[in-house]
Order: sequence, then C-alpha cells, then structure tokens
Amino acid sequence: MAQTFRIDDEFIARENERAQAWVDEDAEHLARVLRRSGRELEPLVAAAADFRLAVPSWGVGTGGTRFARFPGPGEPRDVYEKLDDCAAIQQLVRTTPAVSLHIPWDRPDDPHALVAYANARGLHFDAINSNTFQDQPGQARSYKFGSLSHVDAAVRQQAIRHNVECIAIGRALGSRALSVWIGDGGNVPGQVHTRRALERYLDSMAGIYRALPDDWRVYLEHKLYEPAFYSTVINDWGTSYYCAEQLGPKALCLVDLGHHAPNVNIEMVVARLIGARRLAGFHFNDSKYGDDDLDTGSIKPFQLFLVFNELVDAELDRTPGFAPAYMLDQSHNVTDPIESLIVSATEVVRAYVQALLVDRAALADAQDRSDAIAALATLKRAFLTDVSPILALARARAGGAIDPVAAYRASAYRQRKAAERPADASRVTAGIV
Ligand code: LRH
Ligand code: MN
Repeated sequence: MAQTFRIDDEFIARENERAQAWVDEDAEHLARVLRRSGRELEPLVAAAADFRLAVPSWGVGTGGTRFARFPGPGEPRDVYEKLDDCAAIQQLVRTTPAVSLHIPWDRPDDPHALVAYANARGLHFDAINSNTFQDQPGQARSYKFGSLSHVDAAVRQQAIRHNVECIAIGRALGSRALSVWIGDGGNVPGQVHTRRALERYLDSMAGIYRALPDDWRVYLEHKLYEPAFYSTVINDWGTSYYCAEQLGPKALCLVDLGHHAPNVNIEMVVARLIGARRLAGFHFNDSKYGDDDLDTGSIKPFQLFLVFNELVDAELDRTPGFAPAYMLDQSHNVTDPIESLIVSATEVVRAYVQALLVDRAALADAQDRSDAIAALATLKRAFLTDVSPILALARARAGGAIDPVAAYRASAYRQRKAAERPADASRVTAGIV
C-alpha cells in the first residue's frame, strides 16, 4: 500500500508553540474565575482529556441530500482512506479514537488487516451499523416496503441474516455493539398495519438478539420520519423503549438528536431512558427542521448542554449500568467533513465540561425551594462559562492541537489528499453518501 500523507506529532507540537502563550493566559484567568466558586481547573482538564467519542466512517466523505451530493477534493474512496481521515481527526483532537463502521458501505475484505491498519493509527472500532434501508446489487429481495417489519417473511429473514452477518464482522473487528436503524414505515394511511408491523419487527429483532454474544449490546435507534413520510415503525423513544423491554437486557435505546419532532424536549427523553436503565447512547448532530444531520452544537448548543446536564447528573449519581456510547452522526454537505468532525467533537466535549461546572448543590437547593429563577441561573452560569482553555489544554496535553482546525488547515492535509486521491467522476451521486 503506497505511503500516504499523515499529520505528524512534531508538526502539531510546532503549531502549538505559537498558541501556547494565549491558552496559558486564558487558562490562568479561567482558573481564577472558577476558584471564586470553589472549583479547580485541573480536574476539569483531566475530565475533558478522558472524554471519548466515536466518529462515523460515513461522516468523513461529503454527504448529500436526495437532490444532490457535491463531492469535495480528496474524498476517501474506501474504508482504509476513511480510517486515514479518522486518524487525522484523532491526532488533532485526541478525543475520537473509536470509529463506527456501516455495513455494507465498509464491509472489510480482511477484518484482521483492517484492525491492524486501524490500531497502527491509534484507532479501534465502536458499534457496527447494519443497513436494511438500501438495496445492494444482486440482493434477492428488495427493502422498498420495509425490512425487519416487512409483510414478507423472506424479506425479514434476509434482513435478519444481514444483521447476524454484521455481528460476525463486528466480532472480528472488536466491536461490542450492533446499531440497528430501519426506515420501515408507510407513506399513506392504511399502507402499513401499525400493530402487526411492530410485532413483525419484534419477532425479527428476537432472532437478531439471539445471535448477540453475551458481552454485546444491540442499540435500537428511533426516528420520527424519513424515508417514510406518514408512519414509521420505530418512530419514537416510547416505541424503542417498549421494544427494548420486550427483547431483553442487552437491548438499549439510542438517541439520535435529529430524530425527533421540532421542539421535543430531548433532554427529558434522555432522563427517561436513564431512569429506565435503557439509554444506549447517542448519535450527536444538530438540526433546525428535520433530520438535517448538521454539525453538533451549531444550531441548538443550549439543548446539547441540557442533554449533558442530565448525563453528568446521572454520572454523579452513580446510576447503575450508566455507560452511554457517544458517537457523532452527521452529513457534511458544504464543509470539509474533517473540519466539521473536529469542530463537532470539540462542541460535544465543551457541553460535557460545561455540565460538570453546574453547581449541583445550588441547583438542588433552588429546586427544593421551587426557585425557577435561581435554578435557571445556576445552569446558565455553567453554560455561559467559556471553557475553551480547558478544551485546548486537554487536547495539547494528549499530544493534540490547541487550535485543531488551524493546525489542520496549516497541514494542507486536504490538498495533499486531493493529489493522492484523484476524483472519480463516476461516483457523483445524490443521497447521504
Ligand atoms: C438514519 C441514521 C442512522 C444511520 C444513518 C446513516 O437517519 O441516523 O443512524 O444508519 O443515519
Ligand atoms: Mn443516526
């Protein structure tokens, strides 16, 4: 395999030299501000440095909509080049050593070679995603009218076999979770029998559940609509929770932030699933209208903070079985995907550190006195604290970049990849990838 360009640690260290002075100055100031409310900077830097997030393999290519996809220069052409780009992100932010693959988009010819390639770049594999929302060349039966809930048992069996195959691939890659999102549903009233479709889904998922190794989990991902535009079989957290309860303890509910109706109180959904011990984790992104898959924290940063407020509260409560999987799931239609993933990873850690800053005693006191103003002020004080110096110090101490986007641009990584990966005009398509 030809030698390809990689950002090296020395380059990052040189870039950091230029920025070290301002980050130290800002960190000193923040330390003084925090000390006023009895908080120390160091534990927060350590917590930021320990935070882990997975990136989606499909996120490093340019995304699109049903109307069009406008590929950028140096698009990754296979799973190995996707890993190269994931490695570049990890090198700069030091928060994203895990990659979540999607099958068949990333089906490995040689899983062991892929694991070695990933490990050599400081990466490992997170949850594996199945795909029964598209038909593959040569596929026997179509998923046009559904998959795990299809009226035809033969189509359901085909979808079950695909998920069982994903578990086998995941085991070879060291994953410990299968993530199942299906687009099953109807476009007109009456097209799908609402109760029977869910029964068929549960029967199919029971088959997949039986194939799970003991130490594995299956993540059920709900979504309000799209590609079905009237009814969706796994449409909301309640349906997902009901199904997890029916299937067994290894079934958990994954929250994709973009999969809810506008104005749904997602932080409450998170609190409900934590309380029910069924929170699988997250697909972080942001949205203004539908499942826009925009960069995390770019539209509703306060909502992201409130979600982490629930997560940190549960963490501090030592809630049994609380081990959510954190992952980005975005579609980068007009930005350099690597820059978007760098910024999004940073915004997720920012929300986590802001949530750690919440004065829990003051919040509980305000809640006990039903003092809404004091309660909101306690949250806002944390949310409005600029924790950028903490995030930069955490990255730099782990060998990452103080200013990762600036370092990425200075490396000319994209231009070099454009030279290494000549554009393949035949691959200009519409759609998410
Ligand atoms: C569905 C979804 C799901 C993935 C897909 C790429 O909207 O969020 O998680 O499989 O995007
Ligand atoms: Mn998702």
